Amino acid sequence: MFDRGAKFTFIYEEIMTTNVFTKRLQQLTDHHNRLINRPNERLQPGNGIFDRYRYPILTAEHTPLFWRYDLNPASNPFLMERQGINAVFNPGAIEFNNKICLVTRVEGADRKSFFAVAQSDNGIDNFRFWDDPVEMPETDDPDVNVYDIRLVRHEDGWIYGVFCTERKDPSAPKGDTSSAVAQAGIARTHDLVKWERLPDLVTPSPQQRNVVLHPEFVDGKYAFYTRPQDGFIETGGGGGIGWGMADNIESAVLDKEMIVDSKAYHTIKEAKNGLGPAPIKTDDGWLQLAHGVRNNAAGLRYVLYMFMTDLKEPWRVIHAPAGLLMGPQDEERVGDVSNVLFSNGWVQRGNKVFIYYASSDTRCHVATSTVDQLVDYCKNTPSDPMRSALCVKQRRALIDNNKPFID
Ligand code: M1P
Repeated sequence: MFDRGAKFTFIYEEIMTTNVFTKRLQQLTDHHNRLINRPNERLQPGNGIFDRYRYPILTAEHTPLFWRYDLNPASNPFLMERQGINAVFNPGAIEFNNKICLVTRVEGADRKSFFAVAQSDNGIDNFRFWDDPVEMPETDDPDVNVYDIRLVRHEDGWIYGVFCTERKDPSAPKGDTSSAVAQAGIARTHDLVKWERLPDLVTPSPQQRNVVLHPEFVDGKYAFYTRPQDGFIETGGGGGIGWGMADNIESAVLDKEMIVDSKAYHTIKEAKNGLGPAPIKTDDGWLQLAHGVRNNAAGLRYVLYMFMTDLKEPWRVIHAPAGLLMGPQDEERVGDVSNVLFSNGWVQRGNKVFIYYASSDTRCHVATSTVDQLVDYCKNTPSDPMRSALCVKQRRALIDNNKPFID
């Protein structure tokens, strides 16, 4: 027998569900549009070295709704976020077709990262993701996770992306579901869309992360900044930012690695360090941005620091200002991996420098400076005297020199 009540309930539920879907879609769209159109604000007065900005430039919420939601009301009547995004961080950066393009590390709810391009005209706000994420080709040994790409426009004419490829450690004992091997993946492109994957970099070290291709040939060879480590997290013996050269890029092998900038006791790089983006060339040398890590009761703390290397011998440090350039502040301190600032991208536009950094493995930010300011900072900031007594003498000298100006 026909049940009028059941039919009514069915129709009523269908209308309500359609309403839920339509209403939620409107709310989500409005919220997303407000977020991606929000102007950023430079924070004043800054420290004279760089300026920070009020808002993160990219977060998980900036990713397009159609990457996360099934937008078909028939298959997703509650408009659920079926494939969530957990974080957008550690972007590589490049100027491309007059836009600033960030190749971001997008981490899904499943913890796997992939690369996706977001672009902006001015480099400080209105970043928009391109419709499709990057489909990075694999080698014969599939990557489990890829992240932290460094982009470099090399003088050979290609744009290279050097990134970390992580795989489970094949020698891990049974039951060890954490041990991993990190190596440097290499890919190249002309348009940031179609990538040619090359064999992974071969080095003497069992683990590599934070590998960066130098933009110029050195003695006719491809030159790499590396970060040799014995373990996935622990540096083991030695440690620091390394340097090695390869005869070719199609099967790049570094026979030797030497340490350019070592980790050091009681500094911001006591536990480890790693290079950030490819260096910026200036008349006074190569500007280098890196991260330093130290351990403490709250866990690892990652900060950014700078140094300069010689123009002709990019492996030779010529200026090393003491301590950190930038550490986590306010909201930046908290996230999936708290107390972390990490940078693997910056862009030079004339004299202006856009420093892209991520906080606490969660979101992306920008800071702006100029080549002149960063060179001045590197050349004229005193280096670390390495002992309290000498540090106080260094500060006394500043205070004494300031006396004529303070009365
Ligand atoms: O979690 C902080 C960072 O840890 C690693 O950096 P490093 O190789 O120097 O230890 C990377 O996984 C990086 O992505 C992450 O931001």
